Amino acid sequence: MGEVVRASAGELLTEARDATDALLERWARRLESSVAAPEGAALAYALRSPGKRVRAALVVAAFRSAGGESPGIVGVAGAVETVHAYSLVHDDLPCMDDDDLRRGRPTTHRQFGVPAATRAGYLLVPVAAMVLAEAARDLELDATGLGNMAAELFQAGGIEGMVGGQWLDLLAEGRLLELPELMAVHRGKTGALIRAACTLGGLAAAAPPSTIAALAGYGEEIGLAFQIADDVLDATATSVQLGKTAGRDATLSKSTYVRVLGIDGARSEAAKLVRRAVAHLEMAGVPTGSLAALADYIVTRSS
Ligand code: GRG
Repeated sequence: MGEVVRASAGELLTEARDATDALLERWARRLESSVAAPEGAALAYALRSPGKRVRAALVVAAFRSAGGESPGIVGVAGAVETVHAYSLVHDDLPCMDDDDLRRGRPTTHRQFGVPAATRAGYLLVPVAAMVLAEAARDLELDATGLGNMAAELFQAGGIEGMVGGQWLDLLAEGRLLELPELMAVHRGKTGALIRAACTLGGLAAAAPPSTIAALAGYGEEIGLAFQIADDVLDATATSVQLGKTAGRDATLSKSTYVRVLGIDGARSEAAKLVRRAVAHLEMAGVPTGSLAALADYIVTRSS
């Protein structure tokens, strides 16, 4: 049974990754030819970077669970992955996590230099807005529909979400956080965009508020579970497996779930969050199939 669940998550991830990669490749070509080097090349490099596309798969799964059927949903997935791509470019900069390896390749600033990578990161934010606007047209959403999706995505990407969480994380380096503060960092830094991936799927399907609320609840729990699994992998996997430098949290003296709860404690906390995530969907009568499979994948993945 477990294998069947993982196989269907694998199929969904492959489908979402292939469609999202194709869409981002079109944007990479467009930007490469319209933005001068080195920024244009750095933008294309960041968009072509081979991610797992978990957030894209969550957008697609949430859309379908909410009754959506159009292939236009890939544009919404692409917009979320573009915000994620920007965050990775900036996260790797010397003024943040200062890393050389991302997705098995040199980080954007290692390839193009810090000024070009910094500017390319900023430029990806309006690119995400354009990708989202095109998706709304493909999905035949009206201005309110686009506005709701944009508010959700950019609120999650801003000071109340990803930027705010990263900020807290940077301020906390070298200090051991208690669990509530650590949860606030994780929920912002990683959880907010994952939650938005889920709610955007529902908004794109013009789902009723009860479904959007259930998807938000599910996304909140798996967003935290995702970062806990990331903490465990950072402590247990190799750089080759991860495509990024393993053991970085310990090097930077970061507070992590592993540091606070140990590896087994962190794993069982993540499993608890997955059960709570699926319960949000069940209580609202939202089909759980692929979203439950993705939640399971998020805490059992090996990279
Ligand atoms: C100005 C303070 C300030 C912040 C700017 C840089 C930034 C915004 C935010 C960083 C957010 C960040 C990088 C969070 C980590 C999220 C995370 C766990 C990434 C790894 O996700 P995966 O495993 O990676 O899905 P792939 O490569 O598969 O996409």
